[in-house]
Amino acid sequence: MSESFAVPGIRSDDLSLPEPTPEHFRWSLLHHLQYTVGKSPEHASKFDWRMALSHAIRDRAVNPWFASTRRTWAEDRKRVYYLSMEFLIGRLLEDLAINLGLRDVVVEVLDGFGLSFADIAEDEPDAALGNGGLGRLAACYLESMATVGCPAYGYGLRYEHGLFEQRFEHGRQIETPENWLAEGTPWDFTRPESAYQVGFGGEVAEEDGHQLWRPRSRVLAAAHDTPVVGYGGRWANTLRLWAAMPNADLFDLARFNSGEFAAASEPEALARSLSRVLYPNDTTEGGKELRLSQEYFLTSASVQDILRRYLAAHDDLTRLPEYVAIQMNDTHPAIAGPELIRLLVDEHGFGFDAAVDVATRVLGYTNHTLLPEALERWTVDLMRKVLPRHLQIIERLDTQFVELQGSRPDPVRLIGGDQVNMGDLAFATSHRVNGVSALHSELVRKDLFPVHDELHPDRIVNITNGITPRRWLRLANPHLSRLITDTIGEGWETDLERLRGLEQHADDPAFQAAFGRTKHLAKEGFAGWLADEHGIELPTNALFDAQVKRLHEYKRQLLNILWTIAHWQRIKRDPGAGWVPRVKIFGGKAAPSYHTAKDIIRLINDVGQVVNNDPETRDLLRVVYPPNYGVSMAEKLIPAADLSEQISTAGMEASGTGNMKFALNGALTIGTLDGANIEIREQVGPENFFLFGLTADEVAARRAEPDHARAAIERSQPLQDVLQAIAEGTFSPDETHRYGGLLDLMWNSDWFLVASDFDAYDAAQGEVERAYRDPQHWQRMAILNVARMGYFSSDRSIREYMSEIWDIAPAL
Ligand code: GL9
Repeated sequence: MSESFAVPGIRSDDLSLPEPTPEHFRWSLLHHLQYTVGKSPEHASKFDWRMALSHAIRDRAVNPWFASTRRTWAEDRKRVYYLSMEFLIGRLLEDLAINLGLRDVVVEVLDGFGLSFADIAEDEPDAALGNGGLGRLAACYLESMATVGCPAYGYGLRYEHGLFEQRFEHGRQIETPENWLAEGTPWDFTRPESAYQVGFGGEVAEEDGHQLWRPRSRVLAAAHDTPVVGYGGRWANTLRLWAAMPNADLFDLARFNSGEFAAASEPEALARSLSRVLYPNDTTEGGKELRLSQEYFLTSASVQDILRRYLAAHDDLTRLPEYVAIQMNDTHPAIAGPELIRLLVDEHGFGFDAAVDVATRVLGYTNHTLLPEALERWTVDLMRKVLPRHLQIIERLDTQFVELQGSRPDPVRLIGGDQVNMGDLAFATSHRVNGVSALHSELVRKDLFPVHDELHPDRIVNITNGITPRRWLRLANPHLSRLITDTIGEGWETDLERLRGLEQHADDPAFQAAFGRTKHLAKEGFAGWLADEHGIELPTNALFDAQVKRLHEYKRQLLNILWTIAHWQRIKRDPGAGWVPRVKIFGGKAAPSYHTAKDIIRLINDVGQVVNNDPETRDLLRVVYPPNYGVSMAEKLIPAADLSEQISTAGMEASGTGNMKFALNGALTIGTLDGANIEIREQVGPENFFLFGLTADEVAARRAEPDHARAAIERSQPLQDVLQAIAEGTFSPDETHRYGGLLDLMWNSDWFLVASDFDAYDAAQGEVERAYRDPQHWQRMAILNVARMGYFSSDRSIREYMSEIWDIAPAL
């Protein structure tokens, strides 16, 4: 902590900015252009204007931010700390402009200069500090916590390189590093005074009966704060991202001066690697030691910061749970339990059991997946090497946990064999464990943690995921937003259940037509972007059928593309049968080492090559796969979609959140009984949802049938024709056997039951065709989807976390 230079006489309230009138905002923008960016209006580039604009908007975030922070201190409120290795926030400029109520003023002022807000906003790189749903959920939750007035900090890592950029070369995915910080970011405030040492390795010594950890090395975690402003600007929280900084003594000046430049800098580079890159794997963890070190780096810096803040106002750490709730976003920060116990025991004189009691009452754990490869396990050897003191603590927790199970013959272990099970550890050190949809939470109870659940029957709760309607409706879909406001008035942005007011207009032909126009405008917007950005022209009268998400076998993009081939073959057999024109839109990245997923990407692109160039079918079927799907592409695409593909093998998608974004924007879902699809279908009504496929129980039974794949293929002539075409090289004429691997999977294993669900999917797609031919019927269903999606606001999810896990009352 640095020496205080506080000046008590001057109050920040006296420095408040004047009303954001166009005149003042114009002045502020030009002021920042000239004095912050250092450019004159005559010479400014788009980048310069974006920076100036961002600063002018950021200025307006500061007062609500200070006011919220001050109130939390003054009222000595409980705070939640959301620990996450991922925050997929995307762009912030328009988001802040909307939440601060500045968007209209900004547009007016820029118009006066002949500048387009949309153009400038497009210049901002996405902060892609996440892989997919888990990271985007964290971003939606931050925004909702600020909107509902939950005092909160998001804690994460300030990766220099976010999720890799994806290109296609001859249809194949190529990854290149992402560089969002290259031009600097206008959003964060650097806090060099909030820095913590994080230790690694070394050994544990015993001194007067106390364990003393002597780390081998230390890396400094430096805080960068971004204000997170809620809708209406009534509350603001902080996203605090840690950057790894080498300690000064790591730089060997003598060696450098003797000419060994690289060697002299190497220890520094190693330290910096802790916040260098986001791991691009959505489930399995790579580069074990670095990954574990990154997780500990985030966790330790955050827990130290949390205790420092608590101790600034309190002295009794036994009362920590009354003032602090720490939420672990998946197992990635699961070392938080042992870390908190370590600090309480080793540095604050707690007994072990008392420390465990406090830690457990503070911590909560959200599970986001049942996939075994995603449940983190670290070898005992690695743990001993990186975190020897934590290993001791985990061993003791393990012993206690085994004792708790009494005489159970085969007790569940936190350390099983030579591995530390982070899921079990997270469970054992949390007072609440939640799944992310009703089905998922049930499976967490039954399949993942049955023994824990028996020991602690109140611990597992469900909190179904949600999405922020500010970004995913108001910002992304201005045309539909305006129609909604014109129809039911304002207020739905923070009370999404009000969308129910649209139900009474679902049969009104005038409203249906207006609703249809908003969809058409969104389609033109997306098509225009696709043409400008990727030179691809789309027929906007076609049904836009979209599947965008990470590439994974369980998400079954393969089922989608196989059906697309079947559809193409059918059109070719009978071109005049009155087919509904369709555009099949794919988007998403594969983990760089996930070869099957990469084969599926290539197949989709190869099918696109053939289908899009077939003069017989061109007007009826297209396949497009714009590269580098991310938050900003989603904002353009989702409002334009008619059909949302949510077709995972039942029991495998924990929740899904894209499914919610599409339905909220009036796309109908074709989907399985999986994750939150089940609850979406319940809410919007089964008659407004295209359901197909095996249930989770049926999936388990089918998998047990020997040769189920072959049997299913043999039952389906359309599927046989599709597989035959692939095998003949129809889509890879220069390399007939390119898809031998995928075909082998289809015939001989098919763990994800693509073949078993193919005919049911085909039938559901037939229903989609029939429904789309009747525009009024379709429009009605789409309107009812929008009207009934209020439940899926992340404000609802956050309020449930506040009451069921965090025990925090809203400040608003
Ligand atoms: C995920 C689940 O797979 C999704 O179904 C769920 O909606 C989100 C948020 O709860 O969490 N779990 C997980 O590991 N990922 C998810 O998307 N993976 C990525 O974020 C890439």
